[in-house]
Amino acid sequence: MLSPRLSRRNFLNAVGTMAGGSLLGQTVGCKPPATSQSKAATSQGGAPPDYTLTIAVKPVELSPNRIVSTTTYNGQFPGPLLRLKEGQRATIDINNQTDTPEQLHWHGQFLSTDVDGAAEEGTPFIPPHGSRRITFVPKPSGYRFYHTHVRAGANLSTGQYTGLVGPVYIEPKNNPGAYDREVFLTLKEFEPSLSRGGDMDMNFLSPAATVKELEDSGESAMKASLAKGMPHGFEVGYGSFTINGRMLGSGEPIQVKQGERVLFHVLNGSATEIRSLALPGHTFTVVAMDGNPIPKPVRVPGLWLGTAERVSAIVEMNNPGIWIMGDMANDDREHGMGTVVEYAGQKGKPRWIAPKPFPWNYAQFGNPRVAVPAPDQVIDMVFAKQNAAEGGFNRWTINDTAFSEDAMHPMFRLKQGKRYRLRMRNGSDDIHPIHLHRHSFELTRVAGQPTSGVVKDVAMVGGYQEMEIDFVADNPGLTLFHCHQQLHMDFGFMALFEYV
Ligand SMILES: [Cu+2]
Repeated sequence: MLSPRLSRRNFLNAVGTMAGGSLLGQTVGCKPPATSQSKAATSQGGAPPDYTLTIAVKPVELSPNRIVSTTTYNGQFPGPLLRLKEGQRATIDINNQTDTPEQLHWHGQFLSTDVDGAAEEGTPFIPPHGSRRITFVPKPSGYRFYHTHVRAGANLSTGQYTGLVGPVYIEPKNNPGAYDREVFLTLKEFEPSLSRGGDMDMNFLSPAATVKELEDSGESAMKASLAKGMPHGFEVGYGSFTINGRMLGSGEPIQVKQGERVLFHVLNGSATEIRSLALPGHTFTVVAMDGNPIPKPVRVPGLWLGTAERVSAIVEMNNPGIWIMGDMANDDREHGMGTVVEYAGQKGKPRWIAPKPFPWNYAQFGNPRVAVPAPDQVIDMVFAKQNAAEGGFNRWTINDTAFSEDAMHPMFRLKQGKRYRLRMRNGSDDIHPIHLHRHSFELTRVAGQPTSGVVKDVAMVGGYQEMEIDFVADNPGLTLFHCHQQLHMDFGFMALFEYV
């Protein structure tokens, strides 16, 4: 049941891999100090920045005999953890040492279009071999992240296929604090390669209810395409899998003591994949999703995260041993997607025990009975796939329109202060982690099940399923909506909202 083809690795892919010794030692969840680069500050004529991020191609040591060359922030993966304070202006210098223009997107924050980091909204590019200083007032508080926001298309050496991902934590004015310590985990694959994918069979989402009408149209479009002799559209697979840039067995273990309560901040930094995470013999008490506290903590056997989703969950360390905390997909975990949790005083080989399959229902984190205010307007969206329609890649449409970088016409109009409901209907069998820039939204209906109180900036819409999300138009300016799966957003799955 839980044997989805989570990823299609290419065993032959050794591009970018070379043998070598130890290069980089990364500490899990370390708290890097603000990088002070007086030179950069002087050249830009101001006070030193709170942080400097330098984009450059560097070697990253995934394991002692596996070093890849990829684009990074500050020569490390993940990029440095940026700790910002809610409401306190931050200054960031971004240097681009590559030959191509870059965008740095502040995922999950409510910023202006000038700094949000999306060319489609009008953010200026960070020019090749150039730099840009930006300032903004961080908000909202909680677990956010930053990542590149450029189109990759068929070029798997750019966009989110690279190492351009890093965590952000915006300190709230009041810290809840019922935990002993925090550990940040970024899940990320490397060595991408193209493959001819089939249907991704992933059935962990609950409720499982699909919409027959969507299924009929999606399946018949696919059949018609294959009948014409079209192959399946390209998918992307990976050669190596990491947590915090280290393959299972290569990183420093997470050392814990019995009775400790560890708050894990987990980010799916993948360009294209949905990830799961379990720790045998332990449960996760979810306290926040996408950095936003949920109405009450909810205990689950494991986690599922679409691309760019975050989960903050407390694990009470009450089962001494040496454990593998890893992806439930055996193939991916065995190729690196895991880390070791080691209790003080315990010895032996790290153990993995697969948890029983469990459903992942966003509504379980919400309030079932609290009514949500009626929206001022409902905006309908239908997602569809045109198999292999664009140079062998699937083309994606929202309401029959594939986003065009040439035209960039806003598709939807908003009035400031109004509450909107997006009624999303997925006419494809893929799961889409949809993302709204510069705003967060509340889940109000998940595959037919009403809910409230779960506030997110990414949510997975299941194959042939429906989802409704509400948001208030409270941050004027062009606002990008897209699927966070890089292959989908690059081939049409984007739309712009404009304020009128
Ligand atoms: Cu998608």
